[in-house]
Amino acid sequence: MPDKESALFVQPGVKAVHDGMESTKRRKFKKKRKEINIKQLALDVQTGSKLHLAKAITLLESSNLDDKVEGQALLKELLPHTGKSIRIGITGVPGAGKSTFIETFGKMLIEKGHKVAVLAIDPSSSINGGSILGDKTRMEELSREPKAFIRPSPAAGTLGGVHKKTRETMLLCEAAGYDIILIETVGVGQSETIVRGMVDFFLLLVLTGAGDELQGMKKGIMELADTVVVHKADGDNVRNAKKTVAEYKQFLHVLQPATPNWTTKALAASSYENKGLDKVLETIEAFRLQCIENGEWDHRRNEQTKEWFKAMILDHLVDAFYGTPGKKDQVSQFEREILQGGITVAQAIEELFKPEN
Ligand SMILES: Nc1nc2c(ncn2[C@@H]2O[C@H](COP(=O)(O)OP(=O)(O)OP(=O)(O)O)[C@@H](O)[C@H]2O)c(=O)[nH]1
Ligand SMILES: [Mg+2]
Repeated sequence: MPDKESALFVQPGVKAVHDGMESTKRRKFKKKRKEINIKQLALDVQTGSKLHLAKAITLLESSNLDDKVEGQALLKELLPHTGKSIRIGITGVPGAGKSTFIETFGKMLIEKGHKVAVLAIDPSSSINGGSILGDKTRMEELSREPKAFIRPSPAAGTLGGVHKKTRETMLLCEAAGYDIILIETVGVGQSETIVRGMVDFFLLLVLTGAGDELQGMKKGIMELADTVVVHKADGDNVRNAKKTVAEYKQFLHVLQPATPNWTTKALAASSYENKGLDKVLETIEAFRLQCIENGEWDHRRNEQTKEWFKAMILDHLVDAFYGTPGKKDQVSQFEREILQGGITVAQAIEELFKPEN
């Protein structure tokens, strides 16, 4: 390094000097970024501190470029400590009782000595800024448990972005010692396919009256489930629920199972009366043991990681494409020409991807 008298010497702390000269008004917009000690944060997350876990999640959710780099460094640091949980996806139509189920089921798991993290994928949140877990009221008791961690859905972004954040949050929770991860998603649209792609076990909550339900429900969702729970099997509804379970069993029989060599189960349960939830847990345990034994557990996780990698490549390509200066205008221009019949779609694609474009 040149000595201080040399003309080549660069005064350190240039940024601080600049900051000092900035007007208060400007400083408001250009907040100085505090460096994070990634190794220390990784250790803190592993102690199980919820505060540090939340800080780590916020870092990974950030769209700031520096945060992104640090977030990925943190994830890399923690990666060897992930993967040891059971990842469970829970879906069902709005009002099926998913949040209530998670509250009761979560408390039961904690009583049995588990640490439970609850995450959400909420396709509506990116549109209206809300979140299915925004109304934490139904998980009030669970959220007070020291061994529970509840994280509402990332509030903004594309489905792909929300997906990425949920997956990374799940890994952070595992590093923090949560051995059961519950992911809630509304059974409409694409989000359940996304959740299926990141969990070991997928639970579908349905209501009584399978006849109507089955007609309205997409066969596709049924084929994602490892177990169907006929929920709210309480009070006057018990008999009906039993009948519905029988109907589902028949129906499931003819469907393609979601997991090879596992017959998709149908059970009845009530979160209000805490009935049947122990049976759900037994089923998950049996599923886990069977899948570990026959290799399906690791196979599925490896496949999921590969799919994830592929999805990220596509994401990256799309971002890079539209991120190229002028590309969006070019696309609009071609769009107009296609509609006017001046060019075919295939020609437009060829033009768009010409190296000089
Ligand atoms: N009878 C009965 N009602 C229940 C049970 N579980 C939930 N409910 C009721 O069903 C309604 C919906 O419950 P939620 O837990 O909010 O359902 P959800 O599936 O999370 O709903 P969204 O998040 O809006 O998709 C509420 O009025 C609950 O009180 C149950 O076990 N028995
Ligand atoms: Mg809910």
